[in-house]
Amino acid sequence: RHCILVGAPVDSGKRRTGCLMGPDAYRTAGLAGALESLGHTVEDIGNVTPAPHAPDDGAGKLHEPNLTRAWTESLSEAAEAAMARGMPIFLGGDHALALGTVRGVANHAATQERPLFVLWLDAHSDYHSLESTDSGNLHGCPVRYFTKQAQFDTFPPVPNPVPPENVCMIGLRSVDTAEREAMEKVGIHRHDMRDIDENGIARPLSAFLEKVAAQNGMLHVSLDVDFLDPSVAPAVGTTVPGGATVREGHLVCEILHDSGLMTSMDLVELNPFLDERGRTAHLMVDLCASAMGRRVFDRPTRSYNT
Ligand code: DIR
Ligand code: MN
Ligand code: MN
Ligand code: MN
Repeated sequence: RHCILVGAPVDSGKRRTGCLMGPDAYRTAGLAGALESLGHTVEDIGNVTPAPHAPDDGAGKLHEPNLTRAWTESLSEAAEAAMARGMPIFLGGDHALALGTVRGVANHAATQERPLFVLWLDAHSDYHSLESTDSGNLHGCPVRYFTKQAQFDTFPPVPNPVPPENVCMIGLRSVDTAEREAMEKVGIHRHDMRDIDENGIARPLSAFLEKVAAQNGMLHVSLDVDFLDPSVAPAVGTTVPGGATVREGHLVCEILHDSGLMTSMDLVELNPFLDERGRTAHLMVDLCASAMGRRVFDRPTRSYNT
């Protein structure tokens, strides 16, 4: 594959800052080298910048809507362009970046006349509308936006919405009441941690991948650091206990690779400022490598406690 690393230092989707350092943390943790060692070609196009925008004035419920809208515009264009040339891996940045990346990826899929599917690996459902969000944090809104299940005011219109039934969420354990009520009205595949505990993580994932394959779909994977348990991935602003284990994370990524279906990926919510020695960045790089073909027998052992 031709992997295109797209830096997306979005930090406007919530109040705690630090995700702007994510792209360079992934670079420092050796993402490009890991992908090259798997036989892929890698092109790092550097960091995208937000489109021109009016400054945010701090009024109203939403946190930095103008800046987030500007990121949505520029990332959507960058995503659509990268999709035409290879497999983009978006280096976040907080999850508000998915307003732009998924919009752009969906536009590309439409030019191919193929349906787009989205796998959302996250503790949170990120299914708020601009009206339902209590926090005003736009990183809690991307899925509602790219499925076009609410109007998003002055945000760019979504010409190619992802049908809710093409979205699969795995890892859920923090869903706000308004999100749950809205999700129960649509066909989003949703698997909370209890579901994973009882049934394992491979079964729901495989069922979704079969659906993608049956429709010759493209597949965007959005991996939020907080999908993982905070004991192994502490560098994220919104930790929720009871998350996926390291092996559950790798198993998802290994199955994704075996499926051959993934066409783009977000790595989001890494806040390197909250970490020691790049531990979480390294784990995210290792998961991405598993998704791109690394196998147990060629995985380097890495000790995190030295
Ligand atoms: C919460 C937290 N549902 C909110 N969301 C996210 O602010 O809307 N945290 N995505 O990571
Ligand atoms: Mn901010
Ligand atoms: Mn998220
Ligand atoms: Mn999350």
